[in-house]
Amino acid sequence: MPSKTYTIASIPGDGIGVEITDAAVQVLNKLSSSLSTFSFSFHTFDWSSKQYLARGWYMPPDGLQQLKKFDAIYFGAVGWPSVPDHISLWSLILPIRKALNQYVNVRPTRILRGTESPLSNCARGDLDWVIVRENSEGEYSGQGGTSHDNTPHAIATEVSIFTRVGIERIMRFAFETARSRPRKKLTMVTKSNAQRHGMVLWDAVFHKAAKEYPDIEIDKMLVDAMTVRMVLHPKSLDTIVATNLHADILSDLAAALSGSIGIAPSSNLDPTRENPSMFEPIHGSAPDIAGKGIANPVGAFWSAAEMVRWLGEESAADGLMQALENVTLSSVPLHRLQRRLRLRSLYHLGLPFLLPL
Ligand code: GGG
Repeated sequence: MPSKTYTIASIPGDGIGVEITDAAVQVLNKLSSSLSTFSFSFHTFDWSSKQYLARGWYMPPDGLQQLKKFDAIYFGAVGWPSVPDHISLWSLILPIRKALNQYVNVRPTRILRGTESPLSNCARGDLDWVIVRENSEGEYSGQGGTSHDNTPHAIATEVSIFTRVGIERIMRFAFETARSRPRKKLTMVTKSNAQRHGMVLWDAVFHKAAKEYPDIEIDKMLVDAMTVRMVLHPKSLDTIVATNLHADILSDLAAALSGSIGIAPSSNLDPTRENPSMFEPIHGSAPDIAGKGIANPVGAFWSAAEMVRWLGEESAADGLMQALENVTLSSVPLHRLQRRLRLRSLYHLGLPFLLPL
């Protein structure tokens, strides 16, 4: 009998979020039944754009309180063409991150076995990064406003709020992440030449924090130059820390350089563990391919593995990643189709049955 049951809030959301979440839940159930040392109890929340259009809300008023009761949250994707994206994001994913103190977003990127980078200069071992994204403030603070709406003189402000407390805690997490990795290297990204307040505070807090981590090799990049370095010198990078917006953009680039945005996972973490953390592939809802059974499930499975790891089941998480890479390695025709690895093909190739017992 399993000694522990983990309660998981599952929010499939929109578009391909529904199918990849369904596949991830099947894989997680197969993992737990194979190992028999723990099990999962899933509760699905139908908080989606479809429901919003039908009833006028995504989450009920006590939605965040409901989520707090779970050990973890598994999220699919949000966004649908008939709802403005800023409404869907600000009704679901951003309030969850903020209310549950998920101030870290970890986005690892590497080239999985059997797959390849679109970069001709990049062998499998040359791209192995962890992007640590500040997940609670900065450009996604939601502050600002408009005036003179619908006139030629319309004005809009989008205020980025950076706090010393917010920057210090993300720096600490980034330095610890760098310390846990063999290369012990951290690159911090800003735009502090052009943005002279918040970004300069980032620089100052970074250099102060670095004094506590003399074993970590550090460097500093401007975000525009960073995109070039990621493409031309992928091997020169390891752990990367950046603001909410910059890391959101850089992690999409990182995923594409590792093969496809469809393979990249993310973990929205509350490092204090007072609240459940949330795990989701970085891709969106992809309405153009939703319901066709062709969505790439790798990012969803990798995110599931990260959730298992966060729950403390390290060897189960390693087993799931091993199984995933057994499939990508053996799926020779599939790795030519990395942008659209076929859900059914991958599933039928037997991911659940490759799980080591
Ligand atoms: N599965 C992630 C998802 O739905 N992403 C949509 C999106 O645009 N997210 C923005 C963000 O991660 O901040």
